[in-house]
Amino acid sequence: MSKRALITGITGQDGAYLADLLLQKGYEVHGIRRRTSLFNTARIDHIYRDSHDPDAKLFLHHGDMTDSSSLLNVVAKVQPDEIYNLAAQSHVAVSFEQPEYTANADALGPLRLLEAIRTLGLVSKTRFYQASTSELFGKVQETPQRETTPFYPRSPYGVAKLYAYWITINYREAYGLYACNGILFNHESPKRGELFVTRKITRGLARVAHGLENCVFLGNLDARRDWGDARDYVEMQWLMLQQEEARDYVIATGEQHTVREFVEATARHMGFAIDWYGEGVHECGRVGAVMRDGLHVQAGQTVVRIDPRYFRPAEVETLLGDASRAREELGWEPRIGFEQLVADMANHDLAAAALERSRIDTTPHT
Ligand code: NDP
Ligand code: GDR
Repeated sequence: MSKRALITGITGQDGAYLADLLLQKGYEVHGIRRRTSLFNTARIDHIYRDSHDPDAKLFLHHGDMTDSSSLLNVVAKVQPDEIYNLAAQSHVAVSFEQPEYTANADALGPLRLLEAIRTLGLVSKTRFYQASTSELFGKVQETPQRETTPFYPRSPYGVAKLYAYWITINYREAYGLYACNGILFNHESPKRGELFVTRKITRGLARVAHGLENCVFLGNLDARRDWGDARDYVEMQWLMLQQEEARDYVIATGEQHTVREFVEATARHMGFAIDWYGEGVHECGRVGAVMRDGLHVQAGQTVVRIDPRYFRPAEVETLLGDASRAREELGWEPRIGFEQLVADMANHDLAAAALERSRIDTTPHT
């Protein structure tokens, strides 16, 4: 009998990669998706088969983290061996605009799932993974951050995730549930949401390079992050549920870059260099040298500007993780480095922009 996994947030970046991984491992995979007016399954369409297909191994159920009854019903129906709770309002800046909803989905959502496991009598069957975050460290109290570093969240998102972190540990200690937190630092990929800074940069500069847009508007260029690759990190999520005992782990690369460096690396991979000029909110990035033919950019063209709208009411300036525990106890090493990650994202977005450009160029003008 194959193992059965339930993934909340299966339509998101991590959910899609994790579903892929679990299917490869022979799992029957169930996912919770929200009802939306347009399809929201683009990231998993390549692995989805109609449920009437006798070989189907991936099944989707409607539900919402803010709706206990839907979660209870799905857990009761699926009787999962493993639950990966990846669903969340995951955008830090948006959490300042929607703090109450963020708390409902990101803090109470995990509680609803844990209660479903408990009340359905699944405590000794179902293992639970909670998508915890480096945002718990917020205003950092120690560098690098490890499992023992004190938390100091800096956003409604971080505070909601703090509740989720502790309620997961509480159900482990109170009821003996196999439940653990992966404290994951930022991880990116070509499937990353378009409003997170890395994807905004790769997509934006790709569109600039193909003449579809003039400029990318960003916020704090000095923020430092420990960026890893989502494909490496979902493997860790699975590994954490395969141990003898549940434990919480930091997952990070141990390497840090600024947003500004991410811009420079992206431009380099696309075939041009960035020079910075101006100061503070007037700082801009312009094209220095152009090293590749066929790009719609010229030396001197300003392609990055600051828009203070993207500054946050309280910022997390710097994050750098120490994943020694995961390395030593789980034998985990990230395989994809910073340059490779940037190259993959840049190539993916360049190809999409080139396609859009060719459609414009071949559309007859009337
Ligand atoms: P995404 O934003 O790409 O995906 C979030 C998923 O949650 C989507 O499937 C989304 O559905 C779903 N979702 C959002 N709100 C609800 C709701 N109320 N009910 C049901 N589903 C909902 O996030 P990632 O894949 O990047 O991250 C996965 C998890 O890991 C999140 O919990 C995030 O907070 C956490 N995390 C992420 C890190 C990262 O760097 N990526 C680092 C540390 C933690 P829809 O597609 O309909 O929007
Ligand atoms: P983060 O990721 O807040 O770390 O949360 P994001 O990519 O949104 O921001 C990283 C840093 O870049 C700065 N920044 C900008 N950010 C965005 N989104 N847009 C901009 O234009 C911009 N300009 C500069 C931000 O201020 C910030 O300092 C992500 C999410 O995936 C969370 O769900 C997850 O928990 C954490 O990573 C770890």
